Amino acid sequence: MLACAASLAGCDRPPAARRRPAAVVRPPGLLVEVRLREWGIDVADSLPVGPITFVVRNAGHEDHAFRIHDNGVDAATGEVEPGLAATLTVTLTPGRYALECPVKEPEENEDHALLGMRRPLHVVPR
Ligand SMILES: [Cu+2]
Repeated sequence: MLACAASLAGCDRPPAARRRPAAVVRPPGLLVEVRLREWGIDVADSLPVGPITFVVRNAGHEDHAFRIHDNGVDAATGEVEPGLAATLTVTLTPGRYALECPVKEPEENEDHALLGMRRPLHVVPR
């Protein structure tokens, strides 16, 4: 009887009617901030296994991108303009990955990874 009284407000409507459509779809998994700049990638050195959504912000003055590869994964964002952000969702298993900016500008003799935009990432069991 007490349980019925406590939920009276919702009792007259079917469960589906109580659900509201989500205004924003939250990306799956852990959200991890990544900051791209000249010339580096700022991100955690190690992360737990599972689905991870990298929120990649370009804090630099040139276009950059974010790629994660090795250990059976190869995924990347498109180029991100300065001041903008992109997301990249991957599912990671334990191991060592390489993070880099894949942007190359041969006409300016610039390879962003070689300029410093690369670093390892260790993914560890929870
Ligand atoms: Cu870059």
